[in-house]
Amino acid sequence: MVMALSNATMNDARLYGILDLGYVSEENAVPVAKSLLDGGAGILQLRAKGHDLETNRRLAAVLQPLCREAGVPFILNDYPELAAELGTDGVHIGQDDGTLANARAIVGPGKIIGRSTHSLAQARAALEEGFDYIGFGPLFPTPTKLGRPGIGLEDIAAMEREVGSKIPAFCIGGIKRENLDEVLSAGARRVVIVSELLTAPDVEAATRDVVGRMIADCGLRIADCGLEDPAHAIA
Ligand code: TZP
Ligand code: MG
Repeated sequence: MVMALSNATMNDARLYGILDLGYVSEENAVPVAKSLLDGGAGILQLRAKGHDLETNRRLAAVLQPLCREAGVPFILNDYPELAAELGTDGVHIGQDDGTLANARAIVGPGKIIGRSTHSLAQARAALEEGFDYIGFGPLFPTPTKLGRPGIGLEDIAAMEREVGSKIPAFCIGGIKRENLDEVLSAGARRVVIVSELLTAPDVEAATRDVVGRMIADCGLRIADCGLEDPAHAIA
């Protein structure tokens, strides 16, 4: 039996990559996923909104071993039952996708379960409930998640202090290389970047560039970059 990658592996991740079928065709999914992994994405999620279960199953079944080979956790967006069936490293659920306990009962112990949060209050609640990580945003309005207002940068510092110091917290939504410095200056330590990377002419180079900048930023304030719990410390 192949063991799931642990939370400790996830704790090293500065950039969370999402293979979003809104931007990548199914035919290109594997090469683009490889580019994200080769560029240094520390977690990879399959997000196939509006695609059927079969498509999710087919793609997840090829992405999971790719990620395993790269030593990177593979997370399925939605579909906890499918995540359990395929033995993915984890699942990501939104605010309307039920409780952690419900998802945990389906995927089992030891799997990574993440929650989308759209406010400081929701971030606190996700920590309290026991999620393994959160997404926090969208910081800026984004075509990848239409209809959601941007929450801005004001609460990032408090969120990092209260939540990001305990579990990995990934700022998300409208983040691009051109505004990354602004997001990092606001206190973000981990990010998810979707469209900017998936539409880049060279996905691997763009990913590498972001990861390099994330690590450099972390190096500048090293004492500030780990998690409070020594069991989660980042090397
Ligand atoms: N959740 C909040 S914003 C978002 C998700 C899935 C989309 C982020 O995509 P992009 O293209 O990086 O703005
Ligand atoms: Mg969902």
